[in-house]
Amino acid sequence: MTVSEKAMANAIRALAMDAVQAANSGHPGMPMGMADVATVLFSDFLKFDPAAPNWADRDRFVLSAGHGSMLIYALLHLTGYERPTMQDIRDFRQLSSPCAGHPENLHLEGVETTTGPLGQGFATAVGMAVAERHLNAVFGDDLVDHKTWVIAGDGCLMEGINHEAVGLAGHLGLGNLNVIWDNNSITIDGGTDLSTSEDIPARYRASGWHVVSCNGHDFDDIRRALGEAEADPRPSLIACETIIGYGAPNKQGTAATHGAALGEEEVKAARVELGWDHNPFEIPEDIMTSWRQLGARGATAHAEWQARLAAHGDREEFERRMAGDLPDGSAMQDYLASLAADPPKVATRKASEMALEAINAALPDTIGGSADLTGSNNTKTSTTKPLTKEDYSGRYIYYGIREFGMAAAMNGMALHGGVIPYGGTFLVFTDYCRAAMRLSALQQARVIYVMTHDSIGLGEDGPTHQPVEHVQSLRTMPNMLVFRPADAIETAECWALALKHKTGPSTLALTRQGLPPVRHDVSAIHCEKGAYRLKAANGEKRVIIVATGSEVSLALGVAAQLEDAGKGTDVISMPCTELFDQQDDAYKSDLLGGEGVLRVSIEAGATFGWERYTGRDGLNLGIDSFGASAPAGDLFAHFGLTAEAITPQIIEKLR
Ligand SMILES: Cc1ncc(C[n+]2csc(CCOP(=O)(O)OP(=O)(O)O)c2C)c(N)n1
Ligand SMILES: [Mg+2]
Repeated sequence: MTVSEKAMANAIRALAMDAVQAANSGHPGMPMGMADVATVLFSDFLKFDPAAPNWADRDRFVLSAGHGSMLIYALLHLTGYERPTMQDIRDFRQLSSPCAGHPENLHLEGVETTTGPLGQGFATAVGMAVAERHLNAVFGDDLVDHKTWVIAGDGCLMEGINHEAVGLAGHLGLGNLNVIWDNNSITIDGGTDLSTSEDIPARYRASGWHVVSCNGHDFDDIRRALGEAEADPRPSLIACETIIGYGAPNKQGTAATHGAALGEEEVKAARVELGWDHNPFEIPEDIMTSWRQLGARGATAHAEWQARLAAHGDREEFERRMAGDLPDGSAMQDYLASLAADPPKVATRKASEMALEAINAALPDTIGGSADLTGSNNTKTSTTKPLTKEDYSGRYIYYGIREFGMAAAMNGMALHGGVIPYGGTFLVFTDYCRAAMRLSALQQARVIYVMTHDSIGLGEDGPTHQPVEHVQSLRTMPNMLVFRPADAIETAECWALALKHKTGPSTLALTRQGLPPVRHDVSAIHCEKGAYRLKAANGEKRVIIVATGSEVSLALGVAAQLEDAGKGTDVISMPCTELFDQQDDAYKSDLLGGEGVLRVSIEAGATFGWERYTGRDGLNLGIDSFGASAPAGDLFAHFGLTAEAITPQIIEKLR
């Protein structure tokens, strides 16, 4: 006897309502409403193999409506992934379970990206689709030919980032991207008519998308719509009209099903309504068998792909890239040696471009870009031609003025694997990227943020463009490395460290203004320890100055004046506080320890937090107000960040 699709979908519904009921928290409405669509997607369209969740050429499935997490947990369990087990599902939302409140990529294979912040899953999927097209162009159909499928809700389509993601995907003609819209006309506050009257299909069409709609509870109609989407060369939006909480007789179609357990009575009534005559967490054998058979189908496509890979001339390189390993080579060493031989006086944004010339020539994995500030961020190099709809083999993306969309897309590229994304904008606009930067960090995605114009040093553009609190606030983000290099040698080292940081993002904070070289010794990668002694005191040490980026040369100037006044001064360059924090006590004490020594920090930004290194009796010099519009030199004088202004304060404090 064959099991009906309705019965298979009802298994999802039952697991969702029972798990949420057991946890007494969660979102049953979305999985119950989308169970029919998801059943068709997984049975007839999605390419996956539960026995090999990380198979490189699998389709990527993104549950952008992450609150509906029980949908993906049910699907992974039913189709035969090793986890979640039924016990994991029983323990939905408990500490012991990988079935977290929202899907997290680090907990479960099959969860391609962490979702929950609405709109970001969708925008991340755009990056996955870009990575797929690029690798397809490089390695060919035999190794790379898959799709990215997204389930998104009204919220994901309403968020501002959706505009950026849709614009980018339409412009790049990502026909491998199919977004299934759970068009249930309900959000938390009630009907969508409370807050929107947008013609969504018209907006998508205007952006170069293909739009198709269907009845999300009619299996044949769903199949037709998904088929049309798959066949169309444009990115597709599949608008599925659904009923939220489908099957809960008294609550379906209302916001009451969105984010709370249905309640014992309503769960009981839903069992009757759905004809689901089984205990919680019990799936009848015939239904389970049907799901497992469906899950096993992908093994054939996977085996055929393995055979093609085994015979492929580029196998080794493809495997290296998908593993995210860097190739062997001495390009960076050679470049550092050339810098030491002739240290340039350049802005660190320029130094970043110079480092990238060496990196991009030696490392085919990088895909660079900028949110319309290419000439300012210095992110484009001679070996990287544009990645376009006509030529996906390019390695440079003109993201347009879409900072958030760029950051989310870079997450998708990094999570897809095979590429290492970096992208630029002004450091002050990390505020626009920030929600995606947070997800880079949470998801352990190797994304490199090239953030230039890193202080009042950018000058005349004024306080709207001058970061003040940004560097410190990014340092508070777990698993984000923030680098603020002081010259060309430090910039090159920080780039190398960012590339090596496989399990998380890095932010490079770079200057607009030219900086004198401060480092000459390239015998070791000094930035590796986060901080190092650039200059040792002559005679007795009275002062330790810790500085970063453009203020390191200033610190050296102050130190010279202090030495003239007989006050022995160390200068510590601290390009990365996070890496310094990881060093052992002996190293930290060697740099910052000493009785009766005055510790001073200098950084042209918020002083908040620097007392961690200087102590309560230290001196923290920076900027705790907004900047101003003026030439950079005048601003440094105005804000007291000159040797002439700082040295007397230190001498006074020493008394
Ligand atoms: C950026 C962001 N803002 C707000 C929320 C809180 N939130 C979660 S679901 C939701 C409503 C989403 O509506 P819809 O996408 O239509 O989901 P449905 O109720 O249909 O399941 C909101 C506001 C969130 N998760 N992310
Ligand atoms: Mg909705």
